Amino acid sequence: MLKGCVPWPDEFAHRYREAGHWRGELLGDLVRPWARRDPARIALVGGGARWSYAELDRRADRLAAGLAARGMAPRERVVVQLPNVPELVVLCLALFRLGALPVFALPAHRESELRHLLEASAASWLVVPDRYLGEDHRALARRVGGVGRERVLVAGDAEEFTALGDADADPVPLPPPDPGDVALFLLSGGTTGLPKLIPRTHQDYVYNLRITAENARLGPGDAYLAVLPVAHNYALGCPGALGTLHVGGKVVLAPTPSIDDTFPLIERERVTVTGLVPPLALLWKDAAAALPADLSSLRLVQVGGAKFGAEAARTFGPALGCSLQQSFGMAEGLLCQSAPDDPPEVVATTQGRPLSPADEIRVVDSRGADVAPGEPGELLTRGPYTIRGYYRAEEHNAVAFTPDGYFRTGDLVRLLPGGHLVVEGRIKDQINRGGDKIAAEELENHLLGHPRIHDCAVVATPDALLGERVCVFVVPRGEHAPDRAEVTRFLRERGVAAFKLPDRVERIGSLPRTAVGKVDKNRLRSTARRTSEAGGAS
Ligand code: OOB
Repeated sequence: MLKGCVPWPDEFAHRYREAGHWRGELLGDLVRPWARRDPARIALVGGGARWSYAELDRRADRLAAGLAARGMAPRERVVVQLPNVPELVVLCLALFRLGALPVFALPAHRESELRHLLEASAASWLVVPDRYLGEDHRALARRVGGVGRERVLVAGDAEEFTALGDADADPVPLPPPDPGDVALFLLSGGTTGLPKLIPRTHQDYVYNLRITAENARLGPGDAYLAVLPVAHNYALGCPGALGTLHVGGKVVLAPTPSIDDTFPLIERERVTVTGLVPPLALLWKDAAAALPADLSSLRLVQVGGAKFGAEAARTFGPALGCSLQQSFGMAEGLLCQSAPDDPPEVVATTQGRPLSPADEIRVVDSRGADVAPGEPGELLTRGPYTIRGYYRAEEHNAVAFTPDGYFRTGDLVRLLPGGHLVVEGRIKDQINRGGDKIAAEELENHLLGHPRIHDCAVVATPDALLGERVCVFVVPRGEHAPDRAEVTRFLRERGVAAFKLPDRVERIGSLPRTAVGKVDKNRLRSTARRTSEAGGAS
C-alpha cells in the first residue's frame, strides 16, 4: 500500500478475500464488460453529452494515455475539483486506469481548502472547471498556486493552463495497479482542524459499490440522477455514479441540485433512483405537490448525510410516489441503509443496518466500555470497506482509531435488537449543516486570526430546514466585536468555502469552561437556543 496509509492486518485481509468481499477488482475496469457486451448502451448523460459505454470507455483510455504523455505517473496525487460534468466521470476512470490518485475536493471549496488538500496530499496536479456558479476557478487556481501551470488542467477554456481536452492520445498499454492499493482519496468531515484524507483501495471501493447497488436493487434498467456532488462519497459510490456504471445503468448528471435543474431531468431521462440530503428531500416533497412535473419514473430515493426525522420520513415516499431509503454513511467507510424489505415504520424511524455481514459494530460509553443493549453510545466500527487510518496522520490516527483497529465515528447511536441503528447525536466537534460538515476547530482557527477577536467558539444551533446552523460566540479584543457581516467578509477573504460561513455571531464576555478547563459547548448551545427563542442575534 502507498506509504503513509495503514493496511488492514493480514488476518483481516485474508478473511475479506476468503468471504468473497475483496475480489481483486480494479475501479478502472468498471465499464469494460458493458462496453464489450452492449457498446451502444447509454452510460452517461450530462452537460450536452450523451455517451454510450463504448464511448465512455474509449474516452477514458484516450485521456489516460494523454495524461501519461504529459508526464502523469502512477501514485501521483491529483486534486480534482469538478462539478457534475461528464469530464469528471471520464477523468475518474482515466486516473484509476493510470493508477494516479484523485483527491476529491468539493466544488464549493476555495483557497483555504484547496491549499490544504494540495499540501496534505503532496499533490502534483490540480484539475478545475473554467467557471462554475459564478466562480472563475482558473483565478482560484492562480491564487492557490503550488502546482506548475502545465500541471493545472482545466475543463473548458484553459487560459494559460492546460486544457483537459488536450490531454488526448491513442490508447497505450498501462501496467494495472494493485487492487489492494489506494485508488482515491475522500475527505473526512473533519473534527480537528482541516479535513483528513481517506485512502480507499480499488477492491474495498468496488465492494462498496457492489453492496450499495445490491441494496438498491440497481440494474441495467436503472437511471441514477447525481444531484449532490459526484466528488462526495454518497453520489460517487453509494451506489452513486460509479455504482450505476458497475451494473450497466445510466448516470444522469444534474448541473446543480436545484429543482429547476433536477425535475426536468427526471422527466426527460426517466430517472429511477437518486440520493438527497434532508433539506433537499423536504424541498422535493413540497415541490412535488406544487409543480406539474412527472416524477412517476422514480422508484427509490435515498436520504442521508444528516438525520432525516421520522415525521418527514413517513410522508416522503407517499408524496413522491416512491420508496425511501435512509442512508447513514461516512467517507471513512461504514454504510448503514434501510433494506428493501424493511417495514415502513422501521424505514421511517431508523437509519438502517450496516450493509456488510463483515461490518463489526460496537456502541461504547465515554470510557470505551460497551453500553447495555439499546442504550445510546459512540459508534465504533471496522470492516472490509472501513479504513484503518487516515493518510499521513499517525498522531491523529492514534486517537481516531482504537488499538484493535475500530474507527471512532464520533456519532451517538442506539443499536436496536434487529440490527438497525438510530442516530441520536454526535460527540465530535462538528456542525452538520444539512449534510455539509463543518469542523468547529477549523473555523475557530480562522477566526482567531481576526485582530478584534480575542477568543471564540463555534457551535450548532437547531434549524427546521437544515437541521443545524453555525453559530459563533465571539469574545472581542477591545470594545467593538465584529458583527456577522464583518466575520463573513473576513472568512471570505481567507478563502473559506461559503457553506462554512456563520449563520449567527454572538458577542460574549468570556467563554464558559468545564471543570477541566475546556470550553463548555453544551452551555453555549443552550445559550444560543435561548437567545434565538427570544428573537435575538445578528
Ligand atoms: C456522508 O458522509 P460524510 O463523510 O460526509 O459524513 C459522515 C457523517 C457521519 O459520521 C454522521 O455524523 C453524519 O455524517 N451522517 C448522518 C447521516 N448520514 C451521515 N447523521 C445522521 N443521519 C444520517 N443518515 O454524509 C454520507 C456518506 C455516504 C452515504 C451517505 C452519507
